[in-house]
Amino acid sequence: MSPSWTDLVEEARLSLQAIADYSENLFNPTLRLGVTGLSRAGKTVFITALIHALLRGGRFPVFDALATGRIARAYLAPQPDDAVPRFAYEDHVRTLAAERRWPQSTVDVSELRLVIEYQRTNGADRTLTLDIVDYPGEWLLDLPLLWKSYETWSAESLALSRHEPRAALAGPWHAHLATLRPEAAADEQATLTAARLFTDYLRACRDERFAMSLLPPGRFLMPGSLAGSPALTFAPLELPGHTMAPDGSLWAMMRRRYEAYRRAVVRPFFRDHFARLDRQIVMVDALAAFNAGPEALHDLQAALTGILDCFRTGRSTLASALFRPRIDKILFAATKADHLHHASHDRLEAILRQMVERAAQKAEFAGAAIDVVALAAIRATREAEVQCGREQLPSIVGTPVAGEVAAGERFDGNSEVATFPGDLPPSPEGLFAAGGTAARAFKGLSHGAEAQADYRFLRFRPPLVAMEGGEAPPLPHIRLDRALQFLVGDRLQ
Ligand SMILES: Nc1nc2c(ncn2[C@@H]2O[C@H](COP(=O)(O)OP(=O)(O)OP(=O)(O)O)[C@@H](O)[C@H]2O)c(=O)[nH]1
Ligand SMILES: [Mg+2]
Repeated sequence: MSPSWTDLVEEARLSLQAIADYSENLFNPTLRLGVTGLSRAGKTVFITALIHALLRGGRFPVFDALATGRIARAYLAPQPDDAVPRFAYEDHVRTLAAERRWPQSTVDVSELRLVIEYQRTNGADRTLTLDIVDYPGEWLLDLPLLWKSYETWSAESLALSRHEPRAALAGPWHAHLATLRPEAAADEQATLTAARLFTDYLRACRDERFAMSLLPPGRFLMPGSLAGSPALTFAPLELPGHTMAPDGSLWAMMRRRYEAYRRAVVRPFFRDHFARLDRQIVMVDALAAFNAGPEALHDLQAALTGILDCFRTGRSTLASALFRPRIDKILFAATKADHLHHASHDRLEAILRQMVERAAQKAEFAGAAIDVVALAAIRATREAEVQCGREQLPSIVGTPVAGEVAAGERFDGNSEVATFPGDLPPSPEGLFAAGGTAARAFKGLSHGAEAQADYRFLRFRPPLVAMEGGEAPPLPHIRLDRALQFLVGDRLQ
């Protein structure tokens, strides 16, 4: 699309913001850490664990500043943006450590500022301010819409919905779509029904059995304060090519609302949070996709590629480039590695590396330092070898969340079990080749009965820890220290 007046105003805003951030950074070294990830990827847990590590310490041998005792003090400070709610760190830690429950899915954006007083390796005392934003993962799906017309989005959404496993879930919406004529007069009731059926379809795709990732617009799934507003009442249409939307038509109305959504929802979200990042951790839950099947894995890859592309396109003005140099480090993290025996961690990393390869190459991250890590921000399991016939299976032991089911057994949330979730493929090639044969070779929940699925990664309760005078003790993790060293280690030297 050619730049519109709104695009130009937006670019001017981004530039002004970059200059303001630049001057603040001169006096008060600040790092805006982007925690990027689709819904349920593990963002809220990671942010909580990161803050807890800095406030409370623990075993972090690879995180140099903490391991060598150079962090004198870390404390939470008033956040910079008055209009954004504070990240509920204390609540999340209590829920995790005292109640052994994971935090609820995030429904709105929140922010936290952490000030770290540390000693440089040369002995000088310094301060680093870390700003972190948490938001519902669904909203991330909107970023690619920034540069997409209604017509393109409509065509892409329809094309996707015609492939399995989506096609089977799109029946009611497709049936209604067939009754709509884009050039007919705008009809509010028909639009409401289309938006409702389309949203039902997106929700069904997200179900853990299918675990589809590419489901824009994100606010249809997580509307926040916008539920029921016209900006959320539109849906794709089967459009004729090459013609314009007639005035007063259904098509024109849908397009107007889509534009309102981009203007009122997507642009501010991008401008306020993503255009300002210095560094990023991109969190990916590949195991949920393995549970669901090869289609989910491909869908996840496509969603990540679309999102990561936005970070390249989003920093185009001279001022924003001068005053806020591009993201200089990006860490791709395969989360929930505690669901696998450590013998499989290398495989998980290799799969993630392959999954984001294209995205990372295409994006401006070419100039940035990139790393890939399999981590568990909070480790909920331990390892054991379990005798199975003549074989010793590398297993993991944990307490499955109440209601989880495996091999026909439903867990009560109290008893510990040892499970063998399945070996990840030794080589990730083929998994991601178009129509890759290896991809076809594994079966997930989307293919049928749970017993036939090749992988079964259960959700475990957070670990049992002994509270210390009402305070949460240091929490177990896997490679959180490596992630912290990569993301902030050099700024604490
Ligand atoms: N075992 C284990 N499970 C984790 C870990 N991190 C996240 N989880 C699981 O993943 C779920 C989602 O984690 P969240 O941190 O809430 O994910 P999110 O990215 O904030 O998700 P949204 O808020 O929906 O965008 C949790 O409820 C846990 O079940 C981890 O380190 N280990
Ligand atoms: Mg969250």
